Amino acid sequence: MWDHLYRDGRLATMAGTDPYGAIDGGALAVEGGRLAWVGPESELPRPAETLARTVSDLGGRWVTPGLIDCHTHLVYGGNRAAEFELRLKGASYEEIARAGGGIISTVEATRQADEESLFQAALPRLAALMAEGVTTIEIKSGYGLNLEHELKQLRVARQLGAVLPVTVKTTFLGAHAVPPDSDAEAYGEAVVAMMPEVAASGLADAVDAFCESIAFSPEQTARVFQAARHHRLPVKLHADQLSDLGGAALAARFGALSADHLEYTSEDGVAAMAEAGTVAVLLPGAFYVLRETKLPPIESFRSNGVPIALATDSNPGSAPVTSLLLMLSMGCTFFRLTPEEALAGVTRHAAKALGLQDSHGTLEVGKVADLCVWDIETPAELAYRVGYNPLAFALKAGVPISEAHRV
Ligand code: DI6
Ligand code: FE
Repeated sequence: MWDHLYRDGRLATMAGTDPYGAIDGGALAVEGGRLAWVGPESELPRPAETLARTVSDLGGRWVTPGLIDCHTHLVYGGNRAAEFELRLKGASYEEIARAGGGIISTVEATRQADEESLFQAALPRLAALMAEGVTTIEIKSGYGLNLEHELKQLRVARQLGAVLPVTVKTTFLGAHAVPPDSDAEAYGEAVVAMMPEVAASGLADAVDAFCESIAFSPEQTARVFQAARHHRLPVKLHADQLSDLGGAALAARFGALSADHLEYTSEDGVAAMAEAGTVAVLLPGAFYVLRETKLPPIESFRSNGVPIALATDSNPGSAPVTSLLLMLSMGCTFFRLTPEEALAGVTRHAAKALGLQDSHGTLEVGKVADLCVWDIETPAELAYRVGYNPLAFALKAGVPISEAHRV
């Protein structure tokens, strides 16, 4: 007997070759938190009631894999609304920095905050994402910029995953910005020196860096990646966001899980990513907030078979975003993704960007039973509507999220 059987659903499995991997009149069974059966209800071996301890009727509603936000900076102190106002009044970057804004202001606020207040500040942001069906999230450090405060951010990220019914993958982004009392070369080496303790802490699932003229050079990034490789930590990269420094190709050279942003990525970079199996993570929220106009090389990703993911980049500066559904809309409108590509970008391909492709991201037997049930007529609606949340309910490892909350 299965624990639970859901019948009369329309399943967007996101697996196989049919559009959305759709199964009409579908059923799925949950056993021990995993999917034990997925297919057309007509192919169930016996009447539903004899197969599972409990049976629910989905009333023809659409089911997708649980959504995955594969690039966020969710844990930080303070916010930058004042900087937003100043920028709209025409203030320059230097003026904003003098007025206490910019990324370094977030570093200061994050260093001053204790773990409990960072946790409390991140909670409503995470709750907003989860209310739209996010069941897995990646959270980066990068606002501590020294060992003590980077590890503090990573601990808070892990704590969020321990308390809430959401899978949290953590990423050490020590090489996010240069602290005010240092320079890129010296601080890049300091990040390399942090790596043994970061690895030993067990708090990081991956290592990321910001390769950009205003942050770390390709050479400095490569040294951080070598240190990560030495400790068997997979890498990902903020690459080619503001200029083409060959970040995508550098990430691919290190077998990166993903290269992210990619507005300025060249054809060579795309080809290297295809060869390495590196996922392209596009961040339309940052594109929007920064009023970027240069589009990532979408058609080239497509024709080279590079998997495309979408994420919020949730951060206090370039993407104060807590809606992954809005990223589906923006991915389609700004980047001309199809609604199906956009949905694959927050399920199947987002799982791959986190190295979770064997356990998450599609509705297939054996995978973790993370799924969303939606009040929609067609899955394209998830990307089509703006500012509307049609989630009926979500399951985390087979447990309805409201119930999981109560435990
Ligand atoms: N790229 C970005 O857009 C953010 N970080 C990064 O590496 C900006 C983060 C911030 O402004 O706080
Ligand atoms: Fe980012």
